[in-house]
Amino acid sequence: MTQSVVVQVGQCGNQVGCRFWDLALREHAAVNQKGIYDEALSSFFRNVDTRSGGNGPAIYKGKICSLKARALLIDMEEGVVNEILQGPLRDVFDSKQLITDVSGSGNNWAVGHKIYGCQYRENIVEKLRKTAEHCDCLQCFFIIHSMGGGTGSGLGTFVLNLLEEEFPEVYRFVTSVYPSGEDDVITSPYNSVLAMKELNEHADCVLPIENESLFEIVNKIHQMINSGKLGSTVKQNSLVTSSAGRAKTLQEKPFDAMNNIIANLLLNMTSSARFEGSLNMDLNEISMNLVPFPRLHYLVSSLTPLYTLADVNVPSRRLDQMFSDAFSRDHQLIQADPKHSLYLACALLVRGNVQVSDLRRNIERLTFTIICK
Ligand SMILES: Nc1nc2c(ncn2[C@@H]2O[C@H](COP(=O)(O)OP(=O)(O)OP(=O)(O)O)[C@@H](O)[C@H]2O)c(=O)[nH]1
Ligand SMILES: [Mg+2]
Repeated sequence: MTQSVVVQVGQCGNQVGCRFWDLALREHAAVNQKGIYDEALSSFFRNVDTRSGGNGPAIYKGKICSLKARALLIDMEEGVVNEILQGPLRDVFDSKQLITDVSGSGNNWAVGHKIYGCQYRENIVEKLRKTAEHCDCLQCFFIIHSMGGGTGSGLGTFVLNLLEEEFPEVYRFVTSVYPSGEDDVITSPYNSVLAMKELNEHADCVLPIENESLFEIVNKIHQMINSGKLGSTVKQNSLVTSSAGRAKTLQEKPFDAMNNIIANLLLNMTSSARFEGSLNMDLNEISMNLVPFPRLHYLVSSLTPLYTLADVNVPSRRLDQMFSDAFSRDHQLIQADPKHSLYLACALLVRGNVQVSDLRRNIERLTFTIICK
């Protein structure tokens, strides 16, 4: 099995990344009941013997000792990373895999890209190499960042350039969070445009996610819950409403619910890289099929079931409805409307116990009713 490394940059990148690791750990814990470090776990985690003060060798087979995320955490402010290091996930991150500064990039792409980029170049390369050394077959780098913040957009795209220079053969998959129209960061449109140019040139595949879409989805979920329309109760540890995996705070942070949606998307997208399965296909193989021309590498993503992420007692969706939902705007994580335009290619990743005949029937149905319309 191959391995992937996650590079999370800036406040947004680290907050989203943290939720991803939390969900991935829970999913592996649910599947891996015996506590054995197996191939599936090795795709995103290392197993380390921490008895020698954290410097113990990696253990390749046998019992799980201490799992370390194959991740590099970068932020030019220390607040978010420090918070992660004080939270329940603190042991999952290797203290040698963090790069922080104090003052941040002041929402300025150029400060992140040009100033911190030059200043931290060697440090970043060294840590990337170290992470890569721990992999038998490194296949993919996942960058998570915001387009609006100085560090996320500027330093995030600087790291993307470095990855292309240092690891040209390793696939670069970028999850970029786009600012909403009412963003507090006044420079976010400029940062986004400057970062887009870098994404065009240096990423293999980009998953743009708009905060506006996430906001609408979360609002809709809260409306559903508050209206009691579903006659439902919300489970305490529901994925959208919980702060599980983070240090307990009195108040939920504003982005928590939104980040859970992104983390769920990443969790599902990486599932074929994290688990073996006869029908599984590598993520880079899937996205390669979706990219007809190297620069046309932006994907429109959608997620279903989405509203059940709140763990309300929504009647289980029929499979056919889920296939239709995947093409509805309510389930898209970006505000584009592809139905007014053209789908160049689509990929449907299905998880769970589904018959191949049902898949075939739905693909045929969608090809005629939705995609060709
Ligand atoms: N979805 C989501 N968006 C976020 C989060 N944090 C910040 N943002 C958005 O990201 C943009 C600001 O970027 P940040 O990631 O905070 O900035 P940064 O990368 O830390 O850069 P500097 O603070 O300038 O050094 C704004 O558009 C915010 O709305 C988050 O946790 N989730
Ligand atoms: Mg910041």
